[in-house]
Amino acid sequence: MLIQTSSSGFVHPHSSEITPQALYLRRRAYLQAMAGAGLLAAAGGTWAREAEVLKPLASTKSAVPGAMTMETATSREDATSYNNYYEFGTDKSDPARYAHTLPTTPWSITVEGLAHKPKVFGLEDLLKLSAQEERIYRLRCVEGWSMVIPWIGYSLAKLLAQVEPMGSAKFVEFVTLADPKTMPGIRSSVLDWPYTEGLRMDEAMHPLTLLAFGMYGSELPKQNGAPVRLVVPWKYGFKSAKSIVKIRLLDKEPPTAWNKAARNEYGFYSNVNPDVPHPRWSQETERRIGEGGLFAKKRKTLLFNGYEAQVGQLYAGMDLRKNY
Ligand SMILES: Nc1nc2c(c(=O)[nH]1)N[C@H]1C(S)=C(S)[C@@H](COP(=O)(O)O)O[C@H]1N2
Ligand SMILES: [Mo]
Repeated sequence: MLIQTSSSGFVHPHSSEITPQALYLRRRAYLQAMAGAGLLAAAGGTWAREAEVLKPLASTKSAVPGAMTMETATSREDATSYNNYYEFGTDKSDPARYAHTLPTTPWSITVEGLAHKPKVFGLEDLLKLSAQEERIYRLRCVEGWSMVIPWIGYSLAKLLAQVEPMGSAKFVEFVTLADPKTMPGIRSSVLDWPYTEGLRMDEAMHPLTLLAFGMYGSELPKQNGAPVRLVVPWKYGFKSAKSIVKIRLLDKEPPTAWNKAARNEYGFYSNVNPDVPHPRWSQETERRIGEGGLFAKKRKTLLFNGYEAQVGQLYAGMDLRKNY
């Protein structure tokens, strides 16, 4: 993996530079935000018990190889105002403007299909399921821009283990909220709603695949997919489904919202790959959001978005031009 260091414009401190005081304040802000959103009330109990739900946030070291980067983080302002969330409109500024109507409490994720113990997980169950940690991942959109975001969450594998997938489960489908009352974008037929995504079982179980509840030390803003989304850092951004309500374990590859919309442009795998162009444009370079200005240099896009050492073996022997 390529680790790039930058001394200028450093926005988010590397974990070793975070003081206990800064950590404490961030964790406190996170707890207060969760309380404000009604999440801690749902978890029930006293402040002590509430703190316990989110305790692991005090740790900023990830045990998952590749889950941290020393690259300069995108500013929170940019990461929360330049978004793709088509349920709230197709303009980059639409989600920040309109997603405030998204109802995030109560919330649950139904995990069903080829599982020995299918289950409905309330948001508070999800939060308590595993230690949460901060991970700083690159997010690369198929449109050619990228960001570096400090996410909070834990490996999706922890949730999947709870339902005991059957041996016949080879794929995982993610279904997201489609609520015509609060999502103006789903009146448009730009996509087939609900927005769905899919991963192969081994991709879903890979420790880098993150079930995210927060970013920048507090809960997920609605435009970023509150209250729970996926982050798959070696794939184009659209694989990272927002506001997930259902997860299905399947024996066949599921269709996804984007490959239903344009099969030749958005394949099932959608691995970040500079050598496989989108049919209408190159994928060789990217524009890092925040590195503005007319003369900002484009960056070279990396195979698997720079996570080749961690995920390359998942695709050994596969023709990535055919399986795009
Ligand atoms: N439900 C849903 N999830 C979604 C999208 C969407 O339109 N709807 N857009 C995807 C795309 S194309 C990208 S690039 C990322 C953007 O995430 P961000 O806005 O948090 O940067 O979310 C993905 N998840
Ligand atoms: Mo995207």
